Amino acid sequence: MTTSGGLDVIGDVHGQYEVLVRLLTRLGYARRDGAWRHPDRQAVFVGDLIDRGPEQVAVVTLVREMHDAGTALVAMGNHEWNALAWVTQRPDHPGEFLRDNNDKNKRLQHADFLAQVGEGSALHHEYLAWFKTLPLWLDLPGLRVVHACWQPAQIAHVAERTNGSCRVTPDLLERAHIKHSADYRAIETLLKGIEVALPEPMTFVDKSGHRRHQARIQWWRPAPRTFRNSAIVEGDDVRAQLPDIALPDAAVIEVDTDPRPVVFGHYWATGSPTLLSNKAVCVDYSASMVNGSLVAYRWSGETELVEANLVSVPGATNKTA
Ligand SMILES: [Mn+2]
Repeated sequence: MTTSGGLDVIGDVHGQYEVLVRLLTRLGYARRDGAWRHPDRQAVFVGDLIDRGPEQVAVVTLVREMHDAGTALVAMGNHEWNALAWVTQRPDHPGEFLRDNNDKNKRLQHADFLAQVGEGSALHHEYLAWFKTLPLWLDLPGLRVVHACWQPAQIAHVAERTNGSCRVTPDLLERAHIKHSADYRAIETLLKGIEVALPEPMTFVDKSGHRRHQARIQWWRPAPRTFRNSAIVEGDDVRAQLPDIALPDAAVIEVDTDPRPVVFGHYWATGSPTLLSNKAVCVDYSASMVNGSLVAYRWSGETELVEANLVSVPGATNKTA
């Protein structure tokens, strides 16, 4: 196959098989010879194939077929990472798991996956084995792809920790669950983004009414960054609660001098798909939420992103969030 036509970077699918098929069809892909493919383009998935949606097995099957046929690249999302941590016992507390198997984590995130795949089944183990092979980012000629956040120093750290494989190892999985370790910070950054604690005693109340002591940060936004101008929050009333003071030194975000654009998912964006800048775009538009959509950025080698290259199909509008 050839990929001379470019790459179609697809956002978080979260088990929405029908929505994914609609997007692939819209992009000109068709299933032939055992996998969805395009005559001269390749798909790239930003991760979070699983959790939440109704057809997670069908989604993983489709994406694995593309991966194995060479018609798609796949990066790891925090939900695939969490699926691995869910089944991995803590060395210091055998019988407990790296990701706490508590009711909240299960009910709110992972229960549907476990039910659909069959917890402990051969298929479950097969999926886990495949998730372990997914790169934690994609460093491509002309384009960068990561699930949540590209920070060169954190990427260099994980590259070194994995001997350049850029894939999870048992040691990295274990140590990334030791709070505030270097491995923890690196994996949190790449797969979940950057969160910064507000100076005490400041807090804010988010759109859902939860009082927050830390804010997620728009790492792609150029300096100067304050809590107010760079927090990822919904609604001007929420933003107004945040102090308009510079982020603390410890939270300084790396200056991005890489000329390549960066595409990522993870942030549950809503509304019409839009670029964040001419170098950054988030393609997660909440495919599993009412009024969400599944979005792709069609990249054909450009060094500056173009808004017209965003393609979207409606998400699961007839399903509950
Ligand atoms: Mn995510």
